[in-house]
Amino acid sequence: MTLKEISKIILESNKIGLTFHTSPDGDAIGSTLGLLNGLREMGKDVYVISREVIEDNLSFLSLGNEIDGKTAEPVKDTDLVIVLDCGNKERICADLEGYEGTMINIDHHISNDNYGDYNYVDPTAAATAEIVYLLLKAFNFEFNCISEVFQKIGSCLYTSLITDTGSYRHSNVTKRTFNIAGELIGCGVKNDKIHNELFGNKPYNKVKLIGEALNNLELLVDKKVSVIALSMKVLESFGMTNVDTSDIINMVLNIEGVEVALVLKEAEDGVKGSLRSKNEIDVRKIAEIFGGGGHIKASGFKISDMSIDEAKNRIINEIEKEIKI
Ligand SMILES: [Mn+2]
Repeated sequence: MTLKEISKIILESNKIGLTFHTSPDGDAIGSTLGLLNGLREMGKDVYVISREVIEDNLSFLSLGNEIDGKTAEPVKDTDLVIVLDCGNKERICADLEGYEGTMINIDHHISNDNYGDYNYVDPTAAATAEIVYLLLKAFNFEFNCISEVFQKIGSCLYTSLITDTGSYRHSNVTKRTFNIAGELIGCGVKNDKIHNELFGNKPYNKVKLIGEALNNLELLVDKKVSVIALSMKVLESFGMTNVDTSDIINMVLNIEGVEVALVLKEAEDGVKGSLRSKNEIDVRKIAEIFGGGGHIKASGFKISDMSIDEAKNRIINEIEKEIKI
């Protein structure tokens, strides 16, 4: 499947729903909103399907207000659903059981199941937004001058690049990543403003919660694994039951000698986990054991019907096996 062929299917569709993976991160949201803004500009009837609400630090993006958690399934007459940044069907943040129309899967996870009727999976893309950028180029968005539309779309795509590469620090960054970033800057995208929106707007309670989390930090498996478990009680006491912990996990991955970082959050319906790896250890494999997915160096999962302590023990067990191989 080429992007030209995908662009043709999009053009021929009348009502298009866009969706992404559960617990949508900067790339899921950025690539989706980039495409939403682009297709809207072209006059297409397009909307977002998501059972979850956009995170506060991403809500500055154009049309971010439309990710309000109120449209969990395709609306009537939808003839195309495009799933972005999601490796498998089970992780889609939408209820698609009753949906019978066409599905396109656009992603960069190496483990992608090719669950769509049409699939475009490019594991060399640092972020799904790189693919969306190329797709928009196929629709003749040139990104060659300063314009309001390019700035809107560009800010979404730039946000994806920043969040999926750890601000261009991870090994997934390629020449293409920087070329795209360069073009977007050339269109008037303000990298400093985006950086501040993403990382410089922490609520006071969030910083206090980081203090609490660091207080409870443990080093396990010969001090190679850093672990933080946040109970619902603690999260509630800071008013942060839906907190994004990507900054916390990166902080504790940076400890000398640590190879893997694990953050667990207790929620109403189970335990949410995030994993990060500094070097060789494949944390996607570990997440997959618990029904999750992601990348070699960053993955996530959700376990239901298990206490946070039991979840912690089981996951540590699996990490230990992986480290000892
Ligand atoms: Mn991604």
